[in-house]
Amino acid sequence: MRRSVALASMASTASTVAAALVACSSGGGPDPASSGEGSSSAPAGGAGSTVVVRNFAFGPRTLTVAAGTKVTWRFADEADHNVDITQPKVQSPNRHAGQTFGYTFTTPGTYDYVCSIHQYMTGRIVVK
Ligand SMILES: [Cu+2]
Repeated sequence: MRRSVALASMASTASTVAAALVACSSGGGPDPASSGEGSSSAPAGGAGSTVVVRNFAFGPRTLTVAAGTKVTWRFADEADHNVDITQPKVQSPNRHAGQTFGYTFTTPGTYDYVCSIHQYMTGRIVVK
């Protein structure tokens, strides 16, 4: 009796560890050398100019950048998504995992956008 309980708890611990490892390795993933698109010389703003599209959400939901920054959306979901900016009207093609879309914001303001396929996916770019 006792022994089987111990075995069961060991087994569940092992599977928890395995699940954690899987979750971890599917998380980041190596950057595919950014395929020469943009990111050549990152001016002011630099690091924080990427929005990751994953699990039917934009992250970060609100991104603040300096005027003139190219924002890159990096698609990392199994489903296709896009970026549909309300004003000015800018819509990316539908993108799937591994693809990106870039747009340079030159004028300060607040830019709301959605994924037009899943309109509950909302995001905002604040340009200073
Ligand atoms: Cu979507």
